[in-house]
Amino acid sequence: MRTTTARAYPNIALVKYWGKADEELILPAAGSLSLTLDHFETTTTVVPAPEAATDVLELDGSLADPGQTNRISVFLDHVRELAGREDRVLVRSRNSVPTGAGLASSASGFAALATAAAAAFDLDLDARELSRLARRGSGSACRSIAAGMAVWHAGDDESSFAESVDAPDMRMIIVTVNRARKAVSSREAMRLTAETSPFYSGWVSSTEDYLEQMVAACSAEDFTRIGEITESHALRMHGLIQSTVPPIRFLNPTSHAIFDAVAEAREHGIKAYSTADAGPNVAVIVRPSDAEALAERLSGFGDVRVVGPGPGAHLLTAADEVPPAAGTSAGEGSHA
Ligand code: 2P0
Repeated sequence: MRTTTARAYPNIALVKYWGKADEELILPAAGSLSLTLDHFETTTTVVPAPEAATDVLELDGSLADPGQTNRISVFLDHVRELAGREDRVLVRSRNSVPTGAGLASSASGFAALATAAAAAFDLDLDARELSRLARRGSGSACRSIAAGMAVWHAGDDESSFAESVDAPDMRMIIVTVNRARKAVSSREAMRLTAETSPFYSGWVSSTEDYLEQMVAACSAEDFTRIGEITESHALRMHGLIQSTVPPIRFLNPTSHAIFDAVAEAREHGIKAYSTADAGPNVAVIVRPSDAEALAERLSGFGDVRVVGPGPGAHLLTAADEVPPAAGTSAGEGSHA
């Protein structure tokens, strides 16, 4: 075993993942497609700790809470099983935006952890196997293994992984409306949707149709069609989520106002389309040449960032190791 460091970026889905076919293997009920970003990265160092009784997680310079630590430990148990080893590890993870701010995601977190842990445990995984591994931590993480536009295939444990697909160049404007941690987690809300929404089966079957059309639009470099599918699929997901018992609403009046402002920009010749995940923040896809003008137009709604397609998860060198948290014995040493 060795100490390793990896970096991964979040992704924003244009065809959404919302519902599982298998909770333990994290197999999606339908395929999805997303853009891996070039901002908001997570960097994770995995340090072997063969003497330790439990895994330890340091997140953004502090010891993580037991719930977070348990989640990565369950994931690491799977890595240990693949490697045929029992060693515990120390995981140090740092987000470029604060955890819980709505952009530091489980996708970049588990993609970075899967990449670093696979190397730390000397697993020789190809990109497909690494994507399958990241999926076991968080479904959307399998897409952050791949660069740029990536499709995540539904299927069984073997066939459900993500890979990059050709797509036209585009920018995404992230409008951060609210930085608060969401009241209901995606995982919980997804489960509630599958259990209680009368529209769930229609959502699953229509998502497969959307995905097929989206992959065709990407390969044809048809930006308008990509945008229409993106906005329509996002609104459909939020409609579905609002149909749960009890209902869940992630969008707020500012989110809706941004969708309206983007529709109005289209009237003025700026081709742009909105999407939103399990929270009120809105991501807008736009052609590169229109990005700055539209970002300016949307700046009154919240913090606005223009981002582009980013790289897949990758290993870094020892020089990029995440330093120990202050207050840990190793951390005190390095801060002396
Ligand atoms: C997506 N989301 O496709 C959708 C759209 C949120 C809204 O994937 O339970 O954190 O770990 O597999 O990956 C968020 O779900 O859920 C998500 P788990 P995950 O990006």
